[in-house]
Amino acid sequence: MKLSFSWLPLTAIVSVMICLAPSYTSAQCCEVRGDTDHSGGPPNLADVVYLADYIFGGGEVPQCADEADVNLDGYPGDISDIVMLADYIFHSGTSPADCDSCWVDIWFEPVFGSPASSVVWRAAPHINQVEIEFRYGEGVWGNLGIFFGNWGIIDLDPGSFLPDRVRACAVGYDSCCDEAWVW
Ligand SMILES: [Ca+2]
Ligand SMILES: [Ca+2]
Repeated sequence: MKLSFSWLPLTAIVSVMICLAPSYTSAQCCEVRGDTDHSGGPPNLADVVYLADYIFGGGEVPQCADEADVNLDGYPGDISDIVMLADYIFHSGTSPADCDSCWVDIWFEPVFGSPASSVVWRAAPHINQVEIEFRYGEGVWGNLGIFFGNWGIIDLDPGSFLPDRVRACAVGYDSCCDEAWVW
């Protein structure tokens, strides 16, 4: 994903870091993505009903976030997951990805009224460690470290050096990375 900004220079110093814990715990629980009621076997109508009851009827939270993140967008058990699951079951739509499929996204998020911004990253629920770097040209300007959880926000302050992009990679998954460009 590429983003452009007009309010350069941007930042280079990390001032505040907030890592937000995922709302689910899901390590290694996923057997079949879309089996939202965790009954085993391929997704069926009961999984659609279970997810709908959770979202609209105050039903039980799905046991396994990854299984409930049907569309693998990093947001387990929301309306878009029901839509995909229903489309798959009733209309032969796209099948949910394998449980070990990887997904990570990183982007800049400007703060209103300020030239500073935040870097936000998010990954599939089963990704519990993400490594983040500032990069410039072919090199790595700064390794910000490994962050735990499947999403987080890094606030940035104005600085003297300008990286051209930030990169997030899921630890343990080869080539599962995403970059956001400053310009
Ligand atoms: Ca099921
Ligand atoms: Ca989802």
